[in-house]
Amino acid sequence: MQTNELESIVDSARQAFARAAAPADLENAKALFLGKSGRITELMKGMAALSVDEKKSRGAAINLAKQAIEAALNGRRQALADRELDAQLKAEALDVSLPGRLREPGSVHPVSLTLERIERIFASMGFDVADGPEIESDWHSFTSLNNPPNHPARSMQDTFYVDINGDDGIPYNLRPHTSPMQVRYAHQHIKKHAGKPTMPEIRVIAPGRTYRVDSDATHSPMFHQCEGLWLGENVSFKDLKVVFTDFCRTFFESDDLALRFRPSFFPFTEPSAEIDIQFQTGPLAGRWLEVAGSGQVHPTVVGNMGLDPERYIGFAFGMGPDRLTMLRYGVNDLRLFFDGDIRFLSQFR
Ligand code: 2U9
Repeated sequence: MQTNELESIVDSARQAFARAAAPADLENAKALFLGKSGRITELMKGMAALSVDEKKSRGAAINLAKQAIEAALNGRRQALADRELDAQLKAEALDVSLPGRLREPGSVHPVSLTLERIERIFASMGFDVADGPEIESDWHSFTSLNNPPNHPARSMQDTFYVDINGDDGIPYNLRPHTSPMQVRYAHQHIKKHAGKPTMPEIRVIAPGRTYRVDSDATHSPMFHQCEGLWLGENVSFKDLKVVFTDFCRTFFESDDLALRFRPSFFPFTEPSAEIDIQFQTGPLAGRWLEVAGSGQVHPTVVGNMGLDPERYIGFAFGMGPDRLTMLRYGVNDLRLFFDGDIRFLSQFR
């Protein structure tokens, strides 16, 4: 057995390891030389027939070759591991010098700011805040409010109907105003105070989303309304004028804001009045701006609420928080509120 054969085995081991592209290939190549039936293992077995002296020198030579092969093997292992680490570092490279991604703080929608403001002002005057379903029966939306059967507000041109019919066969719609919440509130209030010698006054506002078949710069199919109701044994139109004047001056932060109550008609109030406001200063100074409708609750409606119209009297009003928001911030297209454009909405932080 010549030494140069050992050298050629070490060389072919080095080449085989260099060709190994992955750790598994390298282990297969290792087995060819150092495994149970590997070239080096075979040589070791072939020493059995040699003399003691030959075994010594032979064994030393083969051992040197084995160490050279193991060194080449470890070198390749390390090279593959380094290559793997480099690839990983490149793939997962993170440029820590980059600026952080700012998470812009959000902001409350301008109409929500208005609704919160309205609720705060009326709560300071002792009004409760009602809530209720947005899908309403025809009775709650129209009949209970003294709307005659063929009233145009009931038409499909004005009101969204949904194709569910209560078991009473009454059609259902997306509420066109928040009045139904007041009727429901009254029923609950009466039940809650049943049996008391005198029922506490009903003093409530009903803010929320409302729906009408309409869409242009000042009308949106989904818009907001806030109605109010004050019913008791002795609540008069004067009380309405005081409450609503106080509300408007506080809402618009203008103590010299003028109001006027213009005779009008609604099926659910009699007498009825539209309410206009007039700024004394600013870009809108001198113009009368309609902001609400109001009136003394119609006796039929008082009855539909479960109260005796001979005993209970009071007023109601209805206003559009979207419109108040447009006035307060000088916005002239209602649709901007519902387009979801952050550039517009983020101005109201
Ligand atoms: C009950 C009895 C009476 C609520 C009222 C108006 C007048 C009114 C409109 C103004 C702006 C709606 O958003 S708007 O277009 N509303 O003009 N609303 S009186 O009267 C009621 C409500 C509930 C039980």
